[in-house]
Amino acid sequence: MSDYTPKPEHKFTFGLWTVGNPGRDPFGAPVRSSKTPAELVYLLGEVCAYGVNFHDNDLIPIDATFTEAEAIKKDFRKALADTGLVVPMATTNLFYDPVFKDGAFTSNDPKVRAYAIQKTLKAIDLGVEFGAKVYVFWGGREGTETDSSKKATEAIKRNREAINFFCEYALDQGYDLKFALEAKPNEPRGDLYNPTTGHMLAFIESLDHPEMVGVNPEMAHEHMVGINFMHGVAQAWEAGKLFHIDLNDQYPGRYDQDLRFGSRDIKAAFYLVKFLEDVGYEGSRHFDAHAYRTEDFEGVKDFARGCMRTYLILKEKAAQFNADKEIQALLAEINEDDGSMSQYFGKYSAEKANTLKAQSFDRNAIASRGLRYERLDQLTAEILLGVR
Ligand code: DIG
Ligand code: MN
Ligand code: MN
Repeated sequence: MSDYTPKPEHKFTFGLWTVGNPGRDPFGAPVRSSKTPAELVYLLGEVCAYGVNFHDNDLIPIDATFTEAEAIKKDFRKALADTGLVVPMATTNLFYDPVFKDGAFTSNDPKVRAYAIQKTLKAIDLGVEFGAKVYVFWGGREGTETDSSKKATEAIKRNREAINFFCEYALDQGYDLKFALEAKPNEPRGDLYNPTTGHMLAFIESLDHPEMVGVNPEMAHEHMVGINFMHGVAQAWEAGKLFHIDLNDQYPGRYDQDLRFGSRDIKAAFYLVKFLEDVGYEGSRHFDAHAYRTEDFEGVKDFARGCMRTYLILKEKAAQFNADKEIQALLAEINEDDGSMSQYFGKYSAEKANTLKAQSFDRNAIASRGLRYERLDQLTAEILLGVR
């Protein structure tokens, strides 16, 4: 049995809004009291987290006076110093206040759009003040219930103009900051723009400073629409755009449940952990999730410990998979290559095309080959079930 104690090098982080979630839902009042940002930092220190993230208003209430804000920041800073926790990521709450009821950057009201940019500029300053190096944008209200209300292309342009503005601001301020865009298909709006990580990757290429902008894929958000989360993460990684990641769990096709990591689809969680560890991802493992509404704060600590412990157990299972002789022999067999086709791959040439066109293939013989994936997947399952 290995040691599954979280350590700073694991880079496990939680948002103030995750362990501070009071358990309110659309059908029920809060079940847990609210804790101050400093109290939440001490809680995260107790469960051995590495870092804490925040929306501007998780830390400083939207109507706080300057004096109140300074007092909160002082207590928060002391808690960080006492626990050794860091702040790797910050973001803006552009979804809770009624002013954002029709979106922030994509709102039809220019006053709302201007206020959202102002709020974000100040929130970026706040995040940098506490050392954040990644700034996340989740467009929780950037969407519609009726598409009669705005042109989709206009919404895209407004989003682009806002992100371009923030990139220029960060450059102007000399901030060591990169931006990570977080997709979600719907909720709280009927439909959200840029609904998946794939949409975000395409959007990034249309920006003035695409090199400053990546993605923050969230497991629940991609599972809501029934797509393979690890594939989207792999596409982001391969494009050099995996700047951050939100880990949790989710029943497909349901509202955003933000469940404890690995609590619903352990196989998907395994492949995700295996991917991050195999490629050497060095960013935060951020758990954007919250405890069941049934829990008190002891249960919240169980939730946080469970997220991190499951990650570490699956990290060990991934190493076991990579060291398993039968699995590796199967993979070698599946991927065997006599080199006879190598002449046809890589960059195009007319000679390559002509030679390939003349190449004969015994299609039936090729098709008759069994690929042993059943055995491979059974071995994977047996590692996860702990019998190998
Ligand atoms: C929800 O999945 C969103 C917001 O909580 C926040 O803006 C972002 C940061 O991880 N995730
Ligand atoms: Mn979510
Ligand atoms: Mn998230």
